[in-house]
Amino acid sequence: MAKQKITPSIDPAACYVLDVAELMGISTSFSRAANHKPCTVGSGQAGVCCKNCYMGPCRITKEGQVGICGATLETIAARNLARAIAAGAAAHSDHGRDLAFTLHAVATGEAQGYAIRDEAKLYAVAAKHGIPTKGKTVMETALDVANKAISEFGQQRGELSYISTAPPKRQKLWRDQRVAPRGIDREVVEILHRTHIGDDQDASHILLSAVRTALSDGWGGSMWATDISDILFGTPSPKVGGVNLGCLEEKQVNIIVHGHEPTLSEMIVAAVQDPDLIEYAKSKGAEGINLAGICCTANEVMMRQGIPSAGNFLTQELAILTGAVEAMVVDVQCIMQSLVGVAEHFHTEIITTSPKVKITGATHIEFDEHHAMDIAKNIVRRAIDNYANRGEMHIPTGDGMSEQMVPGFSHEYLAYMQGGNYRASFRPLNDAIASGRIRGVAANVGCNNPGFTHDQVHMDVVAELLKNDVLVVSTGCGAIAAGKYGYMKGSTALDPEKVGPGLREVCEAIGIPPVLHLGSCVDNSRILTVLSQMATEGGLGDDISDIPAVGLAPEWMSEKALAIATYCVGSGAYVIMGVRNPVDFSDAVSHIMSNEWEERFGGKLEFVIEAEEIVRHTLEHIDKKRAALKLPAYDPARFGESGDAALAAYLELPVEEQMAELYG
Ligand code: SF4
Ligand code: MSK
Repeated sequence: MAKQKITPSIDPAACYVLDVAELMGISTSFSRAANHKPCTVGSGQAGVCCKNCYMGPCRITKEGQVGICGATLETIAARNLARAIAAGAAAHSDHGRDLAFTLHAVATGEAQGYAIRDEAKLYAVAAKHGIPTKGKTVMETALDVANKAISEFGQQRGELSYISTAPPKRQKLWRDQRVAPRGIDREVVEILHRTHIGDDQDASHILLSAVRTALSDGWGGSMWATDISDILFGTPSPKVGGVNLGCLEEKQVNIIVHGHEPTLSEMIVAAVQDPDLIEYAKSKGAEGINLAGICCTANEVMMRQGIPSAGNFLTQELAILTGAVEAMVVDVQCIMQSLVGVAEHFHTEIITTSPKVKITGATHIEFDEHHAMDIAKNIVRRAIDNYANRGEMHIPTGDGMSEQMVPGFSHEYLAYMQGGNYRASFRPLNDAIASGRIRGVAANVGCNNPGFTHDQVHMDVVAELLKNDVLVVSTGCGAIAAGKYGYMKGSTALDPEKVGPGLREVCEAIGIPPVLHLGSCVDNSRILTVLSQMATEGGLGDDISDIPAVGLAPEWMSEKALAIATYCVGSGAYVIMGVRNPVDFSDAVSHIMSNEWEERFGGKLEFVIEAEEIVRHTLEHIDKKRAALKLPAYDPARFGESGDAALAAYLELPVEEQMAELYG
């Protein structure tokens, strides 16, 4: 059957540059996806394939068939899924490990250019882990925190320290189900062991272990990554940043940082502000240096420094196609190998920096936190030297080609904005949900997938949920998508055509956008913290599974997304992923992820492709949870006018009187 042609993107900037690619005959992930013929076995529609030993590979195409070793369809499907979850957990957690080593190097005075930017967070994290701080210097405390983090990766027995920060009921459930993770590396290794030929052969048992591995990421590696990033680079608070390809500057040296780890990118942020380097750029004919991010590095530097984001996952090749990027500096995860091929048509230099990631044809300048600033300045200087090599440019400009967004809603800031310094809490949010002003909460996260129209499902889902008074929080590439279409501006919250009446009142009262940016992929751990705090605040039950909330990843593509979904389910959330069910050939395994996990954890994982259906499932679940809590049924007619008369009268006032009313 011929593949149905899909519109590549709803993003006008992306479409503009894709036209350039077509004219120049340059292939991109969009064109490759359009011509791609997926392996039918891998797609799950025509069976499953096991490659776990060399008697095989074995392909199972119908119920009742077994592999040479006798492995059944369910076992193979569960093993494949567990391995993908372990790979995702490993990627996130290894990122956390590297940050722990950076913190260690800072504490021992070996890291050039870094500092402890948030001492309050350092002490809060130390307290969370029971690390004594009395009589210790900041650096001594930082060293203890770093050592604690490092020890949790190789820990063999007991349980991870962050487990004790979950609601007590959840902790007990994890211990009863024997899924409280013991050590971060141990759980990943155990999955590889269990799924080796001749080991664990019970699908339900294999997947229980996958939940424990995922929890070691969410409540371990990722949570450490988030907390240490905040300690080193500052806990995010709202900033204003530009988003989309229109943020590239025609007359400046453009440098893009892409990947996930903030360690080098934060140094590049500092280096591009160096007066000597700015002068150097001017000496080469540029007006200055413009830094922008892609993917989660973009989220990291935008939410802390207000650095613009050039776009999300599917924008990475397009940034080079503008012809305006002097250097694309990449670290780890979500970096397409095709970047080098696209860059060959332009002057852009692709620079790999992680000791773990080299790409054939790219320049490798290895990052080392002991000489971070020297390396960052060297990279910036190379980019400036490359400015003279620019050819024709295709930066999308004009309406819709860039937008403003407000990122940086850390859980600390969320609590602060609801009660100030003295009464910081989640009480107002819980009250707004309990009263029905806010119907529930949805976390819309995750990647783009070129098998679907870029950003379309993200935005269809978000738009509909907001109209239904569902507050949306977002991370990763989903967050960048929401930013591009204006959903992360305070003014959008005031638009009655976009935001339901009750949610609008809450956004107006607190002064927030209707979609809150919580950070990068590892910062899904912030969502766990928010849910824990909501559960312990009271009024919405006493566990995460009680809260009217849903996790969504409508355009996912990475193994990390599966790990995130699984730790959210293990934490009690209902998670809906789009795209396709990777185990749809096995009804038994799909049943385990939905029905069995719901019985065990109060959360479940389902795969729903169409935006309309995702919204329907989300609202049904939220309403079901509201009913279980005996909250009033959602009624859109009840709210929305409490402030309107006063607001209308206020808007009638002359500007001076408006100012006087606001500021006295
Ligand atoms: Fe085939 Fe079993 Fe080997 Fe898998 S582990 S490849 S099913 S023989
Ligand atoms: S970058 S994992 S494409 S969200 Fe975190 Fe985006 Fe998905 Fe990568």
